[in-house]
Amino acid sequence: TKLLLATRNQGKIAELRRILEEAALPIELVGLEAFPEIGDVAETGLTFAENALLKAHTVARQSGLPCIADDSGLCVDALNGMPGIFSARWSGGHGDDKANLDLLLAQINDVPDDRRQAHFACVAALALPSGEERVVEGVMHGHVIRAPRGTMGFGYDPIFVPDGETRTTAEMPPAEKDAISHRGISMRAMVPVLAEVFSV
Ligand code: ITT
Repeated sequence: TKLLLATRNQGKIAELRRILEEAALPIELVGLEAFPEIGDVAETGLTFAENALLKAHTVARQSGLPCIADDSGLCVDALNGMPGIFSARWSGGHGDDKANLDLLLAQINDVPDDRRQAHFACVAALALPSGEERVVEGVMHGHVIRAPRGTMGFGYDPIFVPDGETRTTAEMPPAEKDAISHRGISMRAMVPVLAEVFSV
């Protein structure tokens, strides 16, 4: 059985693969690089779930394969939950991690240390070419620091410290981030769903 990971974000692909491979399901994971004809899906939804389902269904229809899509982002309390679904394009262009992170830091520059709470959210949607769908979710709470630290991970990892930690998620070895991350939680919730849907 083949399962397509419907994302162009290399950081996400690495995490999705690692977490699903750890579950050792008899499913072959393929990436979007095998389908150069499939273009970007416009993320027109108003929630993580709407966007994850939109991406998963569109790519499942175009590829003829079961697809998992992830819509995720960082929700900052002091910004009323922003950047949220706009995390990948917060500074304008899509996927400029450094510019997005710098803009966010500038926007909360005046927010004191005890009011910098935030959480990462990840909604993962599974869509089958038949139209069948499943949705799972994961959240990781923490706070945003004042200057980036660490080189692992991607996106906003260098400025996010999870609750109970002193390191940013960019300073944590991948397996340690997976154990507590929004994506780790949602993907581990997806494992029994996949086992059921694929009868494996
Ligand atoms: P696809 O739509 O192709 O999957 P994308 O990067 O556009 O890729 P999203 O719209 O879901 O995906 O945006 C997710 C953004 O949220 C991502 O670009 C990061 O800026 C941020 N983000 C999500 N998970 C993160 C994580 O684990 N660590 C750091 N930043 C993360």
